[in-house]
Amino acid sequence: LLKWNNRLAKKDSWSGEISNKDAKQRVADEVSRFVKNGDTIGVGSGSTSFLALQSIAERVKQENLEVLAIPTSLEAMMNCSKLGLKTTTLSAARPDWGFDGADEVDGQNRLIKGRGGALFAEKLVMASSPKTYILVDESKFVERLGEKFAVPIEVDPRAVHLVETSLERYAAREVTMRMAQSKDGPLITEAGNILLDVRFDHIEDGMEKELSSIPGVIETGLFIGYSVEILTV
Ligand code: ABF
Repeated sequence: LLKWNNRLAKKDSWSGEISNKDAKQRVADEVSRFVKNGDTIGVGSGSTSFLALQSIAERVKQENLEVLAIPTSLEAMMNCSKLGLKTTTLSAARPDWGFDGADEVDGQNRLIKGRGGALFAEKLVMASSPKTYILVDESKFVERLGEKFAVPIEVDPRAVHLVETSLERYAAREVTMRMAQSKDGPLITEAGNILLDVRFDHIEDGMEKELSSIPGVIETGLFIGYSVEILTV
């Protein structure tokens, strides 16, 4: 009954195309090999995660595996349905493992995530998983975290000014509110919050916890000290 526009489902949410598609596809195929019958898997967002989800769904279908997915965004949930994968939630199950993409990875496996705006659920799922495979092509590796990307911070709309003022203490170089694609208002996340994209001069390990303790901050795109394994080609 429902027809999907494949171009839409397959596109990269941000640029309209999947950049470095061959490299991302190889990493995606690699992670699909880890799927075992009975697994509950945290499913990340972004284009690399989408390619991985496709490879996983293919294996599940071909080998008739029983697998449950815990999606990290509505987009990932819709893609699971489209690909015939059963989904569950964190309130009903815990992931055995998960996979997700990233915007930056440094030498100590510290990550910046959240360019797609799904960082809150991505962190909930990662923090609930004994292990998360981070699927990245070489363009994501940086010497200094924050070198290319701002750190997204998800904020309750009522706390924008409070958070902005509190950020001065952390030498935030630039704070930008993420706008909706139509540009006529802020982007509203799935949880009804707004996103501040923050450029820092330095990112210290303790900052993830410190920033989260500012009243009104829901979550940050700093992912430091989680049980991750970086998969790349
Ligand atoms: C999600 O997708 C986000 O945390 C990250 O911002 C983005 C990476 O996307 P892609 O795989 O398309 O580069 O993982």
